[in-house]
Amino acid sequence: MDLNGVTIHPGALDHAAQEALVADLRDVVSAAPLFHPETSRGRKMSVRMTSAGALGWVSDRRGYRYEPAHPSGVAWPPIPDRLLALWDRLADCATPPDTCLINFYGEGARMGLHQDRDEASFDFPVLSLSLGDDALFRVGGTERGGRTKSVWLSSGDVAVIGGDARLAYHGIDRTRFGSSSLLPQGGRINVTLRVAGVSAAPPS
Ligand code: MD6
Ligand code: FE
Repeated sequence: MDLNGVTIHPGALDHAAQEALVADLRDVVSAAPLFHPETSRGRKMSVRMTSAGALGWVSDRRGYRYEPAHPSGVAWPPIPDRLLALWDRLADCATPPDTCLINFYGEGARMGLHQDRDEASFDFPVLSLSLGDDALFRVGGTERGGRTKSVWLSSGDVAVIGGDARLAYHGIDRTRFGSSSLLPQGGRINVTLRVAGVSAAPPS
């Protein structure tokens, strides 16, 4: 399925694979706890985040960037093998990801329309996996204010943003809290895999 150039793979992971991934992510979160990032304007985001990989995404009063350590100072844990395998299966990209951002949406959390542009190169795709509650995903064009299209993402769905859509505006308008039983307390996890620190894809 294509949504403004974003490829959606509904049901890319079955229930058993989703449960195994949740267990992997629990290990990541115990090593690198979720935190509420602050925007450069000093507002707390409603989503809680952490990362795995050589680099992790952070946001504070100094702005958005990738860092080699969690705000506590510990190195980010490695990207779980099951996620590296998902990248090999669906990203259509020979360069492995060096960062895995984990977003947790509790009741009422959302994410405003944004572009992902903190990476060193936009030649590589971003692979996004949804786990847990359903979420209304909105995708527009590469200019703010363009037409947008929306789709409900369910647990196990994968979206790949790459090529001409790599800099498309996108966001999560809302989630249906408690719609999935994957996470015992409800909520949604979004995992994004990217190549953040490599400055350009090799010529093909
Ligand atoms: C989310 N996703 O699904 C937010 N970014 O919770 C993103 O911001 C995102 O889905 C880049 C590529 C794919 C995405
Ligand atoms: Fe994004």
